[in-house]
Amino acid sequence: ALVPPHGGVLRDLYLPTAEAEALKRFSASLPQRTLNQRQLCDLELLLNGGFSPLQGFLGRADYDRVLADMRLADGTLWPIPITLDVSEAFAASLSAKAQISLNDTQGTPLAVLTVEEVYFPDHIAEARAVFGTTDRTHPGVAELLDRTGPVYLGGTLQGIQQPSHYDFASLRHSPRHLREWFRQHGWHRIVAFQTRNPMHRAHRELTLRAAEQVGAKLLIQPSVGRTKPGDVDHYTRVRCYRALLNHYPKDHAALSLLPLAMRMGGPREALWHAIIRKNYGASHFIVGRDHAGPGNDTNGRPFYDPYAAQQLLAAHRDELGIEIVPFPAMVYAANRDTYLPQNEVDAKDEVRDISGTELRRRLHSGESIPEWFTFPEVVNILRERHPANAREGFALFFTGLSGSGKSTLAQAVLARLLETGSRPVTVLDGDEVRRHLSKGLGFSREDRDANITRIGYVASEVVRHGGIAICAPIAPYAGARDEARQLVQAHGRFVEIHVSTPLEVCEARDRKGLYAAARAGKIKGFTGIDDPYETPASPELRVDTSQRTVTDAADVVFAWLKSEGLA
Ligand code: PPS
Repeated sequence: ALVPPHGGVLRDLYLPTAEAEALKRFSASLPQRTLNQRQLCDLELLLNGGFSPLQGFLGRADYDRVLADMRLADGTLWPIPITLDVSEAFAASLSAKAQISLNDTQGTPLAVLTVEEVYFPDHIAEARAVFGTTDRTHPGVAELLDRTGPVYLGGTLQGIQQPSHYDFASLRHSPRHLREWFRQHGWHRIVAFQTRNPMHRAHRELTLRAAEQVGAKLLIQPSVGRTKPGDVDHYTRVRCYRALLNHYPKDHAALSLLPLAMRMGGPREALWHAIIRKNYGASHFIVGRDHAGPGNDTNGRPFYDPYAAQQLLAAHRDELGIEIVPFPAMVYAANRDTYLPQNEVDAKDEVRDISGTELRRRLHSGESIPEWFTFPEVVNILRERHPANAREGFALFFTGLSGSGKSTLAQAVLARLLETGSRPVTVLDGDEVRRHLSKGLGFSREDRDANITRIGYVASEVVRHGGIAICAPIAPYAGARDEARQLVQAHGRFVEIHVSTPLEVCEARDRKGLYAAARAGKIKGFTGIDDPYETPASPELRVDTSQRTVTDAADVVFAWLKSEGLA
């Protein structure tokens, strides 16, 4: 028999078809909520039982105890808070015991939440408890502190329909499906492997050894919901996993994708991963070095001890209900032409390794990647995704007062870029954008924010496709500039250039006569006069066009781009 699910009951929160249809019709009359990517992933695993025994988003008592003791209020082990965050305005609009329709980004209703509790979490305390730090270099902390709503809604869920996935549909299974598949194939002992990276020979050796060690079949179950920013995209990874699958002994390994939004929470996250795998029917779970680790903190030190996850899981061994298979890193010993666990290496061994950074470097430069490191099919897939010498896109985001010289400087930098290379460039100048992309927007705070978000979005698409985006809006508010930065940095560099020409100079120039009009009260809310310009605290560059000619200023910018390898 397969292992029992966590807490004893495998949840299935989807209603039967007829009831789901009725609820779907009813949901149209409810307050609507579009979920973000993390919330959608969480919802999917709540509804299909991946997060059993949870039946919805945590209420206050569960939340508090998860933070304090890694347990639900009833004592069940549960290390990561699964919460639904919203804005204060949305929470205030809800009546007591409200129901809300939870929708995907296309507006399709997936579930109805019956709100039992509305509460204000302390995000700082949550970051400390869950991640052990408030350092924003940690992606889980940054998300919690900067991109999580201030109010949590606790309550139970009724599922209407599964979130739709058009990619790799045949590799996606619910815990029920996978358990059924295991039964049909007579798999009883199953060791699960979690990953967010492409897999190479070292991973194959590690998983094979782990499976052999405990006499189990292997379930490769990569997280494909949301992983660490900068990771290889899951489309590419899944192609790699499929290729790798042919290199396992026949009928020994299976591949299934997990729509998990990782938090990179190290030890707590490892415990969570194990619980989820148990729900999917795995009897064993591999925990390697630095499981779900987010890398280094601001001071260059690792957030978690590389073996802290293994220790935490060992400490909960008895009540966990899934066996942990701790594994050291596998390394290649060239003299033996074989892989072995790091702790079995002796002084005579010639150990070789290629780090993720080194692999990216070789892909970029087109240098060879040795056969001992990975399989030719995997290299081909990675090379197709990362062609040699392809250059990453970037955005130059000029910000400054009206008349500071942003547009002129942007034009001069554009000319330098086009004189010296033939990379694709898109210019998103302030005035130009307002004639097309942002037509109809005014200069209220909301409208300016919307303008900058639009510019950031278009820039991020340009950068995603390897192009250069040159933006030159006033962008007076730090929050909006930061949002544009986040959008772009998902795909490449964001270079903020503060054109710091002082107000007096801009006003004296008064190229368009707008300052005079603003002083005369004919234009209201003019930046620098009666609307604030929040000076960028740490832009990549700061240039003042009252101190040098535009040509000189463009030279400064261009020299900097060269020194950063961008031009
Ligand atoms: S923002 O704040 O970033 O959305 O502004 P932006 O899109 O760059 O548009 C700025 C240009 O609009 C003209 N203009 C004003 N600027 C500031 N405040 C007010 N109230 C305003 N009303 C009109 C002005 O010409 C700006 O152009 P530049 O080239 O910067 O002088």
